[in-house]
Amino acid sequence: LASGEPFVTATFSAPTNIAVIKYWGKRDVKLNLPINSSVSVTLNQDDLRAMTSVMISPAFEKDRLWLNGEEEDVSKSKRIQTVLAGIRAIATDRTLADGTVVPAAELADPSKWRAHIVSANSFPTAAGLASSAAGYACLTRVLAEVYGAAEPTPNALTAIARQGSGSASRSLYGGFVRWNMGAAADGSDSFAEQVATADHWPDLEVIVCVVSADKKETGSTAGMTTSVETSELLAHRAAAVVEPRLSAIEAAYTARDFPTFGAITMRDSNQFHACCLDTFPPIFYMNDVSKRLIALVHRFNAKHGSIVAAYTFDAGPNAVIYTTKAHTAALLATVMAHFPRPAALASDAEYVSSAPAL
Ligand code: 2P0
Repeated sequence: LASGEPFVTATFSAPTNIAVIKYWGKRDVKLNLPINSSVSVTLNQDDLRAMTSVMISPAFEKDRLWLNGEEEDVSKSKRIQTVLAGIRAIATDRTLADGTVVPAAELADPSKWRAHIVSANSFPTAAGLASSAAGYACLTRVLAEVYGAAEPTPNALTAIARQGSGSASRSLYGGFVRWNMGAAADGSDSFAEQVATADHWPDLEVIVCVVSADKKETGSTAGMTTSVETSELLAHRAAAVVEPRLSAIEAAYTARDFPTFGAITMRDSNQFHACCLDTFPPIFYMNDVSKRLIALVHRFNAKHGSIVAAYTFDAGPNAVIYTTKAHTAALLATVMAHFPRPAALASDAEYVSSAPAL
């Protein structure tokens, strides 16, 4: 940008979230409207996050995006365009550093002010660690900042993030978050809201086991489409299983009742993967290491005589294990005893924090 050109800039980071009642299946692919509500725990920002900087200026020729250092073609990404359009629609007047006021209508006109977006993840992209959740939540948040976006209704930003990626709607808040499926055809009531803040249950811990950092074979959107078309189990899940589970797990989180929280979490992960197997042709996200981690957690719980650890797997082989502070060290030691450190990693400390860094 040449000196003296007007601009507005901002940088934010956003955490990822891991669903304990899974979102799987869309009733409207274009608007990202789900067939069931879902709930998730937002992870700690320090660990798994997306970081995004945006600069908007009338001096830029077009909207541009760099993701993890590589430029992506914004004109080919409907999702990015939808989020940009959603935020531009709620822009407000901006006062620049030199005191000039840019009216909202001018700021929001894509033929006048354009955005340059730079984003990076602190963890493997598209490996089933909800990278799109953090990415689109972060994009929504940072665009809202530069455009001075004013939410017309509470949680409206989550509905914009949802159109980028469904799970992103849940990453705009910390703690325990529910994404309501909604009923409206236009998606206006399909937004996320916070059920409980992170400090409601500070004793809750999360261990992320990176089984593979490879890109997944079946993307979530394509997988969901095939599942909705072919899985009878998925239809049953959405009609009869999810709602009672949502009430029960929200009550368990509120009461800090780990055994109930953990049991529902594991059952819901298993049912999601059962739906993937019931999809035709079937989808396999977990691998043999994932299955050995499941067995390990059940053995760990059996040894303790109650549920003190709970696994969950998204659209990939990586395990996320919830536990409480009293059991974290023993659980980590058990995992490391059964899955020894690869020779390429110099120390146990490096192994424990071996997720690729920014
Ligand atoms: C979830 N997953 O609730 C579930 C559990 C994967 C398994 O949300 O097409 O990347 O962008 O709306 O949000 C992954 O799906 O899909 C996902 P899109 P998204 O976290």
